Order: sequence, then structure tokens, then C-alpha cells
Amino acid sequence: MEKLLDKWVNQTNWNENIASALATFCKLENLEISKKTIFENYIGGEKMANFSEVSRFCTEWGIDHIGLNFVKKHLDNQFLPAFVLMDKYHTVLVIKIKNDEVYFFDGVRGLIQESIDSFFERSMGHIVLVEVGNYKKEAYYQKHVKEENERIKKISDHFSVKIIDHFLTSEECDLLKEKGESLYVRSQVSASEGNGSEISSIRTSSSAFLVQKDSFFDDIRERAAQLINLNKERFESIQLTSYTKGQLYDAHSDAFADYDTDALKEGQRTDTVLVYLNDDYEGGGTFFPYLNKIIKAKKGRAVTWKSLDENGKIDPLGTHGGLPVMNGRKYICNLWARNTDQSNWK
Ligand SMILES: O=C(O)CCC(=O)C(=O)O
Repeated sequence: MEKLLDKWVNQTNWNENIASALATFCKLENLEISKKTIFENYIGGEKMANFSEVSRFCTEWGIDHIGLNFVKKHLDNQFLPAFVLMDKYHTVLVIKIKNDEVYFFDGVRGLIQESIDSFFERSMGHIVLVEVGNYKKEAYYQKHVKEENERIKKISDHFSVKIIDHFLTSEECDLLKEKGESLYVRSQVSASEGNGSEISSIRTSSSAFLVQKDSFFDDIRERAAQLINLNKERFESIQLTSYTKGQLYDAHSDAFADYDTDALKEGQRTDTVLVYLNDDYEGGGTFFPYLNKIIKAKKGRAVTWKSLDENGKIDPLGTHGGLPVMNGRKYICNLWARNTDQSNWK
């Protein structure tokens, strides 16, 4: 098995997506499963790849697998490869452990290496082992999937992401793109110390800030305000974001964390209206890890949700991100509303 995995690691082009990696793995295991099937079942469609999805494709495709409560001793090459549920929202494929370093494949970022201790800290305590020979199967897994499905159902009863097609016309999308084209700079995120913003690998796109006075921008903010029944003055100036191949925005909330005192001086973000300005690219869906949902772009489509819960605290259910673009260039427009008047602040 160790040899097999070495071969797999060396053969796989890590710049390719997880579907390629899984297809390669299956091939080495003499399982003839096409990349297309894997893509459609594992990372395609409207659902996030998660723990229950991994199990489903294992079952359907006859891959022997078990799920069990994850303890550190499982991070041992004899149990690998294994899918491990991480970060509460996504599954990674652990392929190798060497010198206390874990090598795993993340569907978003490709091959990653991390110390065994920090990897273990981050993992959720659930694991799916694939092709583990005589290892004793446990009933734990089924129980987990049931709980996971119930959890998702409960969530969707009280949190909604609304999709509104034709929020902008195709011509309006093109015009917005054109107005931003010369203004792009590398996107930033709030600095971890709470003062200002910084460049980060969690957000690798470019942003354009449309701060100039323009009746077209005003009209769009007005439309967004009507859409979610808020006063137009609560919207920040429009921001465009563009992603080229490989660029992404990891899971995050649009609301500011308590430590982000600089940003909070101008008010807390409460609502997002995100508009897709084009759809002629591959990948790049907007994912909501806790909702198990990926929204696909459609030119002119708006997506809206709230970032705070009924107590004014950041709602983890509003956590979202932009998956990496596989091909082409993605453009979106962000309209963020705060809990204070934004008309004197850009
Ligand atoms: O690009 C996307 O689909 C999501 C963008 C996003 O999460 C953001 O700009 O806050």
C-alpha cells in the first residue's frame, strides 16, 4: 500500500482538481471509475463534497470503506488513504504521513502538507477509511450520516440564501464590468490583529472599488435595497471582484469579527447581495459549507443572505466562499449592507 500511495502521489498532477486525484487513485486500485463520474458525484452538482458524499460514492461504486471516530493513532500510514472531515465543512483526502507531516489533498487547494499536531487539532473527529482490508467495520458511520442529514435539514428550515435571477440585465452586467476594468487591485481581508486589511492566501482575487459618483451605481444600490427591504444608505459603495484561473476566496463571514475594531467603526455588515456579472467560466461556485450548498453563477443572478443571527452575533450559517476558478475569468459584484448609514463613508 505504501508503494502504491507513493506512486499515486508522484503521478498525480496536483494542479488538477480532486476529481483527477480520485480518478487516479481509483485506477491504481483497479477501480474503473471515470473522472467525469467522480466529478459529477463528488464535486459537481449543487452539493458540497462532504462526509456523507464521500461515503455515498464509496458505497455506490463498491469501494470498501468504513467510518469511525477519529483518534490520532489513525494518522498512521497503515490506515491511509482516508477521508477526514475537517474544519466543520469540508473533507480532505489524507494520503501519506511522513516525519510527523500529513500530506493531504484538499479539493480547493490541491496538495497540502501540515504538521500532524495541527492537522489533528483541526479535524472534526470523523474519518472514512477506504480499502482498509481487514479493519473492523463500525456502525458509527451510519449514525453520523443520519445526524448530518438531520442537521442540514434543520438548518435550511431557518436560514435562507435567496437566489434572484435577472437582478441585472446582461447589458448592465457588461457595463459594470467595463466600469471596473481599470480599477482592479489585489483583494484583501481584515488583518488578523484587527487593524486595517492585508493580503492573504485565503483570498487571491482582485477587487475594484466603485467609489465614484455615478447614477448607475446608485440605481443598483437602490435595487438591492428594495430587494431586501433596507434603506439604500445602508449599502457600502459597490465592490467588484474578479478571479482568474486558480483564484479563490476561502470560507468566511462577510460580517466583521469582534477584534476587527477598525472596520466596525463604520458599522457591522448585516446583509450581502452578491451578483454574478458573467457565467462563461468553469468552477468558481459560491459555496456555503454549513448549508451543504454550492450556487452556480448565472449572468445577472443575485444571491442574498444575512450574516448575523437574531441576537446580532455572526451566524456561522452565513459562512461562504468562492471555489477556485478552473478556467476563464469570473466577475462578481458585491453589495454589502451595514447596520449604520454609509452615505458619508466610502
Ligand atoms: O466569489 C464568490 O462566489 C464569493 C465571494 C465572497 O465570498 C465575497 O466576496 O465575500
